[in-house]
Amino acid sequence: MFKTVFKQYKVKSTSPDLSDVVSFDEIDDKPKEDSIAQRLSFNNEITDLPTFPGLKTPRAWQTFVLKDHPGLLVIRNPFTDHGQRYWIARCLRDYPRAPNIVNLNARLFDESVRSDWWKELQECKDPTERQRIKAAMRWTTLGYHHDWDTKVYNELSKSPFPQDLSRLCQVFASYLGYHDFKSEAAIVNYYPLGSSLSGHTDHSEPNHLAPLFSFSFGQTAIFLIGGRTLDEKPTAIYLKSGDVLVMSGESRLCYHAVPRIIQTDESLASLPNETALENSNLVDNDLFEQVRDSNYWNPFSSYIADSRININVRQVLHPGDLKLN
Ligand SMILES: O=C(O)CCC(=O)C(=O)O
Repeated sequence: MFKTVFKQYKVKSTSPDLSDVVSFDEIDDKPKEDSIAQRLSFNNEITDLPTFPGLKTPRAWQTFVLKDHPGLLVIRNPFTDHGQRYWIARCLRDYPRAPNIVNLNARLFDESVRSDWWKELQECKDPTERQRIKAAMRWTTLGYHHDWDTKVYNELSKSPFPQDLSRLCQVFASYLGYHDFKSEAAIVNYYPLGSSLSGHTDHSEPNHLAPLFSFSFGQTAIFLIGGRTLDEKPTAIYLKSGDVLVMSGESRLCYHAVPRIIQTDESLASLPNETALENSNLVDNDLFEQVRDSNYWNPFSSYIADSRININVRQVLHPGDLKLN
């Protein structure tokens, strides 16, 4: 069932039938008994959340759940446009740098590209080579490095987890009541238009009780969430730029996939007078300022004009454990 639905959206046609894809923008506040998706209402406790640069006030966040997929939540774009710019720049300029691991093959790319992909891409003058370098980047891993073959984490294969990303996840974890969540491993996925990610479960982490946080930036994804086996029919939802998907509880080990990326014409143009940072230690202050400048922002903007970026963050260890057993 899962594979059939995956193929239905992945089909090469430029106009697949998208009428069953759930759009959270079309769900109103009044819960209807039979609706597939519902908006959650949070009470006063969210006023205690710390503010974080580049996030809208939590009171303005809209959180949705799916009737048939308990534990799966989507917070519809809690980022300001400025905040989105910052995370996109981090994923392109910084996260693919050594010692983080990238997918780029040593037979096809020399060490300079593999250790600082974005810098080499910006410096490359040959359009064909530029396109080759740009399209080749598909993932980078942070913290405990995901092993794509064994699917087992290894204490000897890890790099420092970025503090800004860890602190961002803490905000969302606290919002949902997971006060002890620790960001220990992340995969940043880069999706050029036409790319996809087939159905899989994320079960490498010994800790399956901690939620998984997944951030979408750039072009829109069709995301499929299924059940514990491939026999169950998945639900298709749109994940748009800025959306935060949380897989917790029952949905944490469910099959999911990205069969298609859809091009939209949204841009992150509007930067209404967001207050300047006062030496926040939560983000890279220099980059946060730099991305305001349209000249600085331009190369990042042109990358996401035809690509999607996804960051998904997991806790690996059980609470109290300091390393893998
Ligand atoms: O791109 C996405 O939204 C999902 C990524 C994912 O499932 C993964 O990296 O395991």
